[in-house]
Amino acid sequence: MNMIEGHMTFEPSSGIPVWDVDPYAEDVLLDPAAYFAELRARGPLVYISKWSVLATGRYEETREIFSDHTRFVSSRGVGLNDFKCGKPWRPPSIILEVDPPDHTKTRKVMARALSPKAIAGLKDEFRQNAEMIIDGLIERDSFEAVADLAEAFPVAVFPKAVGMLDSDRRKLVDYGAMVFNALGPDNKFRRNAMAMAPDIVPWISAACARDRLTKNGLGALIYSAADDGEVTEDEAAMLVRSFLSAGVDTTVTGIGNALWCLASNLDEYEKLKADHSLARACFEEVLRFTSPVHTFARTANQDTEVAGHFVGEGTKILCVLASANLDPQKWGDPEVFRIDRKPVGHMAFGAGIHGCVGQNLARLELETVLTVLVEKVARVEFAGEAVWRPNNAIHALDRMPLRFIAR
Ligand code: HEM
Ligand code: OVM
Repeated sequence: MNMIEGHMTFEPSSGIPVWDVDPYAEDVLLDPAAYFAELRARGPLVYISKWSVLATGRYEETREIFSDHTRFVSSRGVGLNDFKCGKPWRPPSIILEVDPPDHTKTRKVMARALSPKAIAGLKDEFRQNAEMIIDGLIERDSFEAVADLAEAFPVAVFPKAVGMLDSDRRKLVDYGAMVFNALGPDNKFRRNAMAMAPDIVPWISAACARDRLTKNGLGALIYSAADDGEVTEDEAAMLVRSFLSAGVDTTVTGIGNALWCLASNLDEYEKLKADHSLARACFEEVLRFTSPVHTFARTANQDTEVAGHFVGEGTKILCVLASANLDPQKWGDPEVFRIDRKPVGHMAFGAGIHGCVGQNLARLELETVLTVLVEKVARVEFAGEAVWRPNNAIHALDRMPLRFIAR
């Protein structure tokens, strides 16, 4: 078997177009629209020769692959590297990077901890924090929206919701960047992120222990499943680690991208001001339009076929969620940001059995921020250039100077 970056190399079956693009090149990660459009145009499946993987950028095939966990498994990793061919950088997630039946048990425990009922009690606390942060920003002439709002809000509310006794903003945000960069090849983004591992990984592990959590948070709900014998004590710690892996950078990105969408589309901001009940729909459109997680992969676990093409066992397929969310075959005027579009079926939370188990919490965070924003802020203006931050799996801003003009 030939190896490249921890997975098998293979020749694509005839009929699958070969493309020498690097999806993980800095210019592509910073401004991916042309890559998405060409990926969709070249065909339903494209062979990316640089990394010896297939990629799909069309809605139909992305949904098909995500909806079939039997043919397309997660247990071989949901990034570029096949766990069968190389050692994962950390013990794999026991929810994200497993298949049924293992997945079924852990998913049930996580889904209960993140159920609408479990998170309903967070509403007031989220609102108070959003009001305090946004009030402070209105007082300032301009501010750095990534640090001072997109990061500040989740880092204020999420560790507290989990019940963390030790919270360190920098470590939480940097751990998310590591987890998502780790899904890509051994490029400079992955290496720079991994350089932080010795500082961060032991801190994260320690923060997941039962005695580092309060008795009334989401973390305690996971440990109570251990008390009931549903999972072991070690598994409970791993599931708390999943909260910290998946729950911070994603919502930081969601808030930053939402502010960017609204500052770039002032008519849409006016629509939201006129009807605050559009806050949720607005977030769904932000998700469709900007896809905070741009790519997750699957591995074919058997010889199969996609769109009439042979796909051999062991083939990695990059599922470019962000491209599916912009596919003109699925969406009318996909490049237009419209807060009342209500983009049912978008892929930003995935689909199928691994579909985001934290989506209700994410929606509560974003709904709260967007509602408080339009209650208090008449106008959102750029106060400088917005700059994107390249990451192998996340499409997020690095910095964005903004000005809030009070209502
Ligand atoms: C899974 C995106 C927020 C926890 C996923 C998946 C996506 C996603 C695309 C599917 C992964 C796959 O199929 O391989 C997002 C986005 C978010 C967000 C865009 C915010 C805007 C959150 C939050 C939490 C969370 C706040 C935790 C509180 C998880 C977990 C999984 C997951 C544990 C794995 C579920 C499974 O494998 O069954 N997320 N997520 N996510 N998400 Fe989220
Ligand atoms: C995890 C996890 C879950 C969802 C996303 C994620 C890649 C990690 O369970 O560790 O980021």
